[in-house]
Amino acid sequence: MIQNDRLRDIFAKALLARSFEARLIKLTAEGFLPPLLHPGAGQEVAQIAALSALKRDDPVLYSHRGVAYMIARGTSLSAMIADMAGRAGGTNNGKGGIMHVVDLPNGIYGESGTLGGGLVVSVGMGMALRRRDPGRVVVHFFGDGASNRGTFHEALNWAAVQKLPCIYICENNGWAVSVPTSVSTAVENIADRAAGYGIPGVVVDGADPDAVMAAVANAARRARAGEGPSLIEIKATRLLGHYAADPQDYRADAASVAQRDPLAALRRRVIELGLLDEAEIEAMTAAHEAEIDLAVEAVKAAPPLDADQAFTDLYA
Ligand SMILES: Cc1ncc(C[n+]2csc(CCOP(=O)(O)OP(=O)(O)O)c2C)c(N)n1
Repeated sequence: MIQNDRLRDIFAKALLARSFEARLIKLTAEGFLPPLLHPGAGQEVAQIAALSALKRDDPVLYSHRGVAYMIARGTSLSAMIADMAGRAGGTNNGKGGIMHVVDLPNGIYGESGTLGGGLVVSVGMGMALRRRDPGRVVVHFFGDGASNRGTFHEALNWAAVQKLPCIYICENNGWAVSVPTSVSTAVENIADRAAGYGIPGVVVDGADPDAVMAAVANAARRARAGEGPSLIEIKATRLLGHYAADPQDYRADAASVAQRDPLAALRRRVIELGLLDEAEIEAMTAAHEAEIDLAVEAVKAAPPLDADQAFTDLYA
């Protein structure tokens, strides 16, 4: 069982991620931000619980879904908004939006715009860590859709052969845009594919932070001991659309899915355990909103990027 202070911390961060994302969606609707966010609502508890099982400087390659990876590591809210808004002060100088937040001091190494690209990048990082920094592990989050790309096979095979310190976390939310997993994928569990690489594969419930943390802690112990990679499949819930303005007209459960919200379940649990009461959660939410207000104000006051910066920091 997760200790109480850790559980409270996971809840607080997931609550902040939910509020922050809601504000990004509002700012998008108002036209201040471009419509580039893939909401992570429903997946935050698992994402934050997974990162709670690792060390702060273990590198993270994240999936495009949501902001909770960065919230878990303490990335500046205003920097993330500036990245989206194309204003000064962002982590990628407004050149990569929310999908390419890179916050190296907090171990955030970004995402590949090419779906599944991060899988092979993580193998290179695993090889580098093994040589230069033994004992550290790289974790890569990706979706069920990405697991059907060839890079998944290449990456897991080589990571397994080389016994690299990599943790592969598939957040299976049942959808790749509007395509249900059942239509694209023949196996029942993505984790079943681990057998094909001779590595452990486990399935965990994304609404169960204890199970997520335990699975990631076990994978990290193996990886740090030189025993190689693991594949963890989180059965996740995508509460919102593929992107912020997705009408979800393909989705029969769009109206009822909120009943399966892992954050609401964790809220009930922290109250039942006596870790927080309703008034404290309200106060926490108000403090988060005030923190977000400050970040938004700072970005609105920041200048747009200079046109002469458009071609700096680019490889080609
Ligand atoms: C090579 C490539 N093909 C298609 C896309 C467009 N695309 C972005 S996200 C996505 C769906 C991804 O589904 P999944 O991996 O299950 O992650 P989820 O969005 O459900 O979190 C697609 C098709 C892309 N970015 N790269």
